[in-house]
Formats: sequence, C-alpha cells, structure tokens
Amino acid sequence: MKNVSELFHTKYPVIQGGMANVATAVLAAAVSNAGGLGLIGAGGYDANWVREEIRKCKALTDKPFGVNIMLMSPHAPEIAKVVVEEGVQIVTTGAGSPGIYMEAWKKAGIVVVPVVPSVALAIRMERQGADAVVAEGTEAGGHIGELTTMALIPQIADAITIPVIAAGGIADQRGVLAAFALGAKGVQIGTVLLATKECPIHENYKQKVVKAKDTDTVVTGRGSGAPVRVLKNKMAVEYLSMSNQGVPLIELEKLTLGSLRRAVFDGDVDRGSFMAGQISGLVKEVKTVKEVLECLFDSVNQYKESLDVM
Ligand code: TUI
Repeated sequence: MKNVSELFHTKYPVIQGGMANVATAVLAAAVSNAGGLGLIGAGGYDANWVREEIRKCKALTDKPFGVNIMLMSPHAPEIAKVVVEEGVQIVTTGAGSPGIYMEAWKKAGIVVVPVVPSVALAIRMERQGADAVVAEGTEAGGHIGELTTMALIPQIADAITIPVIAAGGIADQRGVLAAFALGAKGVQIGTVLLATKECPIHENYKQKVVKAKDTDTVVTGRGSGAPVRVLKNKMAVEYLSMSNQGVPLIELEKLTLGSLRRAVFDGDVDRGSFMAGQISGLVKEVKTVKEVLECLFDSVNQYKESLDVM
C-alpha cells in the first residue's frame, strides 16, 4: 500500500479539511507550501468560482493541491467537470457519495478521496475505485456523522485495504499518533487551521476558536438530516431551543440562512454559524500554517520507524 505522503506527493501525511467559505486558494496554497495537501473547498460556490480559485492556487504554489467538492451543493455536477478540465490531481468529497463521478475522475487520473462517516460507505468507495478515504469522526466541525473518530478509524481500517486518513479531533502530535495507532495512515485537520495567520476568515472567528473550551461546541440540525457542529453562540442556542419546542424546519432554516457567511466574512458573533470541531478547546493561539504542521509532525518523527507511516 502506498503511504499517504507518496499518494499526495507531500512532505507530511496531512490534508486540509475542505472547509466551505474558508478553504480558498490562499489557504490551500499556504498548506501545500508548508508541506501538507491544501484543498480548495468548493462549498456552495459555483463552478466558475472554483475554476478561478484553482487558477489562483496554481499561481500561488508549485506543490500539489486538491479540490473538495461538497456533494449537497447544486453546483456539484458542474464542479465535477471543472476539476477534470483544470487538471486537478486530487479530489476529496463530503456530504454524500461521489459514486456517479468516480468513473470520469479515475479516467482523468485524479486521485479520489471521499470523506466517509461509516464502514459501509468506506467499503462502497473502495469498490468504486477510491484511492483512500478520509474517515471523519463526529468530533469534527461542520456537517458530521454519528461515530467518534476513536470508534470509526479502526473499524474502517479493518474493512478496507486502501489508506485511511483520520479526521475529527486532531490538532496536535498526540492526535496524530493516536490516529496512526488506530490504523490511519494520515490525518485531515480543519479546526486548528482556522486559527492560522493565513486563514482568510474574520478575526472574530479565529478568536472564537482560540477562546473556546472543550464543551463550547453544539450540534444544530440533528432533526433536519444534516447535523452541523458549531461553536455555541446566541443563534445556535436559539436554534436548539426553537428546535426543542418543535418549531418547523422551514422556520429554523430562516434563522441559519447565510449564517456561515456571516461568521466567515462579517465576524457576526451573535448570528454567525462558526463551524468548528470539539478540539477547539486545545487551540490556544493563532500560528502560521507552517508552525501548525511542524507542531503536528516534527515530534512524531521520533516514532517514524516504529509506526512506518511517513
Ligand atoms: O462535509 C463535511 N463537512 C461539511 S460540509 C459543510 S457545508 C454545509 N453547510 C450546511 C449544512 C450542510 C453542509 C460543512 N461541513 N464533512 C464530510 C462529511 N461527509 N461528513 C459527513 C459526510 C457524509 C455524510 C453522508 C458523507 C457521505 C454520506 O453519505 C450518505 C450516502 O449518500 O450514503
């Protein structure tokens, strides 16, 4: 089995989460230049935006980078074509199954890495030709599945033969080692990258992550079929209370409409949706992307031979 650094041609076996509205060409290039695999997060943007970001990213780095396609987006079918047209080498997907695109991507020589929340989907993805999977635990920020990283990683690692990349709850070298011990060959990080100098989000968002403690995330949207982990604030508390009172989904959706953008661009601490993982409590300062990756891996290097992962 190829290791993850070989698969992506990176210094470190780490990929950046495809964070919607956050993962622009600027962040992706910063991660790739620092030795990880940077990703442009297509989120809810249209195909033209993605094409432009891919071109910007090519100008900002000569290292490999990828695109994350959020499959619940109405633009996903168009974006699936753009990645082929622009010669993107690596695609990760989230919030659905990429089965219908797999054949075209494989034909184009794209390395395909779906994010999966369960063993069943991991097995299906391997059968359909995925090169690796990101197994994301419910500790992660944003749209999440049910299982914890601790339970999910070893079960997926036992069920498939392609590399497993662990996500959810990883922000330092202990998380990396734990992931390797559970059978992962690489890690995906998101939350810890929110608190970086290069991350193009409002300063209030970074400060919310840095100030968060262990219990400061909540999950909204459990009743809607699209649970989303966010940092607690006025809107999230209001949402949960309205949801408990049986307020219909359509009303709840009015509350959250445009809320991720309010967090990312306006830093609206009361009405923004500050997607972040449970590991926020461990993130204490804003660093450079390079410092984050060094902190994750440089002490791990001591264990390199015994773990055989890099
Ligand atoms: O996708 C994510 N995280 C995200 S996407 C996102 S944008 C958004 N905003 C508001 C509401 C919903 C989405 C913010 N954060 N992570 C990867 C991930 N994929 N987590 C869970 C899944 C997943 C869930 C079901 C993957 C596949 C899946 O398959 C169901 C099926 O079709 O079998």
